[in-house]
Amino acid sequence: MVAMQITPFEAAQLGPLTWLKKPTVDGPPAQRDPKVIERVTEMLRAIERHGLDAVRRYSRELDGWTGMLELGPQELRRAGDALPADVRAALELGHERTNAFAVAQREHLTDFEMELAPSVVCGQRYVPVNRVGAYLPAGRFPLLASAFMTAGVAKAAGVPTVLACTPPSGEHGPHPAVLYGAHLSGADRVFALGGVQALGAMAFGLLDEAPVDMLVGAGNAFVTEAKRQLFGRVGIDLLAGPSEVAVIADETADPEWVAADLLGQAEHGPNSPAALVTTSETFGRKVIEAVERQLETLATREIAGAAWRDFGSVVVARDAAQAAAVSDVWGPEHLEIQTADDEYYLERLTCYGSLFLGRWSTVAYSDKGIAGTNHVLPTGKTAGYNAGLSVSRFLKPLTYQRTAKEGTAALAPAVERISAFEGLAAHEATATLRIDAVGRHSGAF
Ligand code: HSO
Ligand code: ZN
Repeated sequence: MVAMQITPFEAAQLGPLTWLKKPTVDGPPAQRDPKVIERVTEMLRAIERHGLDAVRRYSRELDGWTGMLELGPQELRRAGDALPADVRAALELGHERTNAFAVAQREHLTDFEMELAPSVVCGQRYVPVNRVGAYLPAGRFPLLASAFMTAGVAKAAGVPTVLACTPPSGEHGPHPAVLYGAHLSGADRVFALGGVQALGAMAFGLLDEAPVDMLVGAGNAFVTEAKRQLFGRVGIDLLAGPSEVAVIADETADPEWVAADLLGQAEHGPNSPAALVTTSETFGRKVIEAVERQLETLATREIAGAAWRDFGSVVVARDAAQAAAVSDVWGPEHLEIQTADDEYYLERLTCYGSLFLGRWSTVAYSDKGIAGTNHVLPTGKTAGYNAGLSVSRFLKPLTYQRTAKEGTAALAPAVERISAFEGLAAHEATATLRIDAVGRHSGAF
């Protein structure tokens, strides 16, 4: 894993940069661990062959859970009752905002029809996938908004059946706040099931009447590998890596705030990259000092400090154009802009997971669902081809065409010619049949 993942070729194109802090860990992107690959393959094979017996066995061995696999609506509601009232209210607000944004995204995807040639109509309609499986992680820290971002957005897209799985923690079962989040999200069925066994059970159709069409949601290395191995058989959202943040800031920003926002994602894990790209060397030095000072008293300093030491970068760009170019070659998962001209970056940048414009926007607002945008975002330099999760990922733009007899002239002769040229006689015949039915010498052609 390279912190900012800039290849030598890209560095040469960017031109000279001044690095005030370089990551200590450098080199090619981390390889997938062969032991993880092998274990996941073996587990998925056992689950496919032995069904729920294998699922239950793994759940007992790995999570210490022997209770019921499915949680009923009453248990989900009770999980909510066990939460402090203010946490509950905050979760409800997160669901409300995430849902409002997803519903608006759905409304902005419009079906259409057009008459491409006389009596030849082509159309497109967005149709939701039928069945989605959402994985709600509960690792080092339970991320309470995950259910809104995955199961909730699938429901906003109109997915008829959404299953949610979240790992039990020993005999206590799943985290009550995660369960309440699942309940709020509108998931149709919720299961106390984690890891590879959860993904395998959903993909092989062991938890409901049929396999899911798509698996979404982040998890640990085993979960990510299981999604990778199941991809093709089912669709997936993306393969999540360590959480990332970059800030583009100039001397108009507050170094203390920028430092806090960098640490705000660095605490996710010891390999979470955090980078400042600045047009001011003095500002860059102030941020480094502020990060070090803030780390001294931060409760999560062990993790955030390791992440900053190994994967933290501060780079000085010669101007705004170079700063934007540096950021774009990486395409960070979260990108904050705190400059004199934030809109410049909005127009210019093409690669990032989610953008936070202005010093009053910060990543955690979105992370918790309170800002409404999705927090399932591309990492590891995949923003070049991928965007974060949204309703559109659950909707298939299905096309159709409707042709009247009068449309034959606009279609059939060209198809007849191309098919004959290709040597595909049966294709040719489908066009010929229709030309002859209209009358080849009718004057229509
Ligand atoms: N930053 C994480 C999501 C999250 N963080 C939720 C805290 N809560 C990945 O985007
Ligand atoms: Zn976060």
